[in-house]
Parts: sequence; structure tokens; C-alpha cells
Amino acid sequence: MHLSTLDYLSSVYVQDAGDPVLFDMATLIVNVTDVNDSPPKFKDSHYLLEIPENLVQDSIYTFVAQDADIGENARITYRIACKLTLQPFFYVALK
Ligand SMILES: [Ca+2]
Repeated sequence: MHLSTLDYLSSVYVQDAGDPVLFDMATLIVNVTDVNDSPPKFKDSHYLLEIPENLVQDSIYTFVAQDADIGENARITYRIACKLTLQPFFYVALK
């Protein structure tokens, strides 16, 4: 018998009112399945990175998000997203 972390094991007991009292017991396993009810979340809602124009580097920052679900419901993929708006994807601030 394999129990996952969300399985709960208990016993159920039944008896009659006869004389002598007769009874039986059974094992009860409750498996609580995960529902994808938690969205992945970044720690912060905005990130500002300042990068020198001559930077030669494979990686400049690692974004980390967390998901409170388990298994496939917590598996996160990352993408650079560009919404279809008139807003520019990158802002360049001149100092
Ligand atoms: Ca989730």
C-alpha cells in the first residue's frame, strides 16, 4: 500500500446492539487530490534591472516564482511575454 503525503489513514468501526455485541472494523484511506487553485506568483510585481550597454554575459538575472500547489499543478514555466498593447516592451531611461 502506497500512501502519498495527502493520504489520510484511519479506521471505521461498526457494532450492533445484539447480545453479545458483534462488530467489524475497516481501514479508511482518504486521498485528498490537489486542485490547481493556486496561481504561480513572483515575489515582487515589478523588477527594475539596469544593464550596462556593453555587458557581455549569458545571464543577468534569475526570476523565481512559487506555486503553492503540488505536482503538475505547481510546475512552472517561464516566458518573456509581450502583451498586444501599444505600450513598449522595453523602456530606456536616459540619465
Ligand atoms: Ca498552481
